[in-house]
Amino acid sequence: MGDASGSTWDRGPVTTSAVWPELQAHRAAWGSRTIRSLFAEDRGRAGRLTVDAVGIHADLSKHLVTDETLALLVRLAEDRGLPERIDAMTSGARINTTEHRSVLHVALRMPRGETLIVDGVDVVTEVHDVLGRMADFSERVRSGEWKGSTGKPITAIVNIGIGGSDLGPVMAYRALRHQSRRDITFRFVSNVDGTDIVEATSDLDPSETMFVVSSKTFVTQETMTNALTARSWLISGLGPDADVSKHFVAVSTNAAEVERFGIDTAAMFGFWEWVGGRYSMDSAIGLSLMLAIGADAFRDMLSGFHAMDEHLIHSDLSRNLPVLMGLLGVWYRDFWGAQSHVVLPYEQYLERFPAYLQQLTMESNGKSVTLGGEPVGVDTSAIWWGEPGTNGQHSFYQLLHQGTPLVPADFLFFAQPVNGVGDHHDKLISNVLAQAHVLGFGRTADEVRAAGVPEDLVAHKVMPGNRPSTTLMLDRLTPYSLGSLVALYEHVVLTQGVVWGVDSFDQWGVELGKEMAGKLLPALTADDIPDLSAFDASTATLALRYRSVRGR
Ligand code: G6Q
Repeated sequence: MGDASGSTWDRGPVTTSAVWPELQAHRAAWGSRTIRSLFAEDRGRAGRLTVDAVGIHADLSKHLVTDETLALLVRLAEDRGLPERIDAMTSGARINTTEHRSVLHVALRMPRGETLIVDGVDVVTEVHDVLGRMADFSERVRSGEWKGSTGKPITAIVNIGIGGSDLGPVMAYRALRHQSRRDITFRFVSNVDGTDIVEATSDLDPSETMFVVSSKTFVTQETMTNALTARSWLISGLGPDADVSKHFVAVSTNAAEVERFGIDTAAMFGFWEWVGGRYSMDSAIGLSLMLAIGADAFRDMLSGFHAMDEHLIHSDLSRNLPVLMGLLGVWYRDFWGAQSHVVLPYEQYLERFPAYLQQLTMESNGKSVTLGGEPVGVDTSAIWWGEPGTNGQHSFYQLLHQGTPLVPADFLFFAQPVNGVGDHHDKLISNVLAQAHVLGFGRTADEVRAAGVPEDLVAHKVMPGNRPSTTLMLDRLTPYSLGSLVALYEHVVLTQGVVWGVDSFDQWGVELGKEMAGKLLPALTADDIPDLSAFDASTATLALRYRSVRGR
């Protein structure tokens, strides 16, 4: 099952694929075609270049592609072994080769009754055992049966975690806030900057507060520091004899460290090595979300994830939404020089979705070597960013419309409003459709002149257009649709990682900074003048200056 060396999956740099030069030739022959001309030449385009998957209607027509482009891109995915890798991932092979791990987030949402045996164990049964425990616990807290150390029910829940143990839960909590318990306060603390925990707890009553310490490893500096501060805050509020175990639960894979911290493993919700941090919001890492929305809604979200997994597994690549979106990203990144990709949800509840996607995409595919350790030879992950519309329209959209970089965009909206107040929603949707239209079709100098604009302003008012976008239209923001959206992007990332030939499931690039911070900390705090000779002169000087400002 799998191969630690990576050789089973390693197909070398993507430039060695026979399809790559064909794509290069296709791009070189692109000529003066524009989104406008593509539509003018092909009346069926708007109807044809759409895909419906799991309640997501995706309009892919406003892209700089022809049917031939898409066919070539699909051939590239085949040539890079995407179908085999999907198969390998979903059957538990160790496709995270640099960490020698299976990559089984898909198992987290498989329905009860299905079976997936990994190393002799049915992981689906294990997943549902944990989900059952999470549901029981959530119900006890939500019903008020669970009492704090002074006998009061819990009215505030603080998730402590960072990276994959924070971004998913906080994104999903905000996305589904309209379905959450409004009489319970939810907070998310991640930063080691003391401001985060101080502000999160400043107005809370310790006797009614529960901390969910979420950490796969349970050794992460930020999370452990915040958890210790949370414990001190509880003790200082409740007195030294308080039973803090009534106010702490742990979500982790590391029972030994949970115990060492002082949390009873009976109050621990486990998950598994084969769940990567940024792929973990649907594991026990989602406990704070389940506390907010309840177990049934959480299960609905898992169904949405699972439906998209099924779409990935069973759809032909040419009609496979995550595969097509992933390939479009490769097309722009490597053949049009696009350096970034913007995600524009026209849904205020998705305010943290771009931040969530930043980790998912850039930590996964921000890599420079192939599985076999060779230089990748092409540009890999774009820089992902975004903001909910319409706010961005009054800020950075100027660059999207008239700036020099090409920034492919994903527009995303729900036809049914969650808060159907007045005519807000129709206005919102008129804006999203207008923006995608203007990006794609622009306004020519002749059209500007025809609108009566004086000649000296014509150049300034020309809208170049020809800027590609995907529009994703969903019916309604629900736990199910949120799950399907997250899984969609997880599989976009998989597609791109397989094409580029990188390990999308490791993150070695974040380690050295942690190691250096570990070396610098004692130097910043030591009583004696520290030996900073291991550091460069700039870092050493800054460290000494900091010590001096702090009177050390
Ligand atoms: C995600 C990364 C990273 C991780 C955090 C928190 O894929 O591995 O963001 O989630 O560093 O790690 P712990 O959950 O172990 O505290």
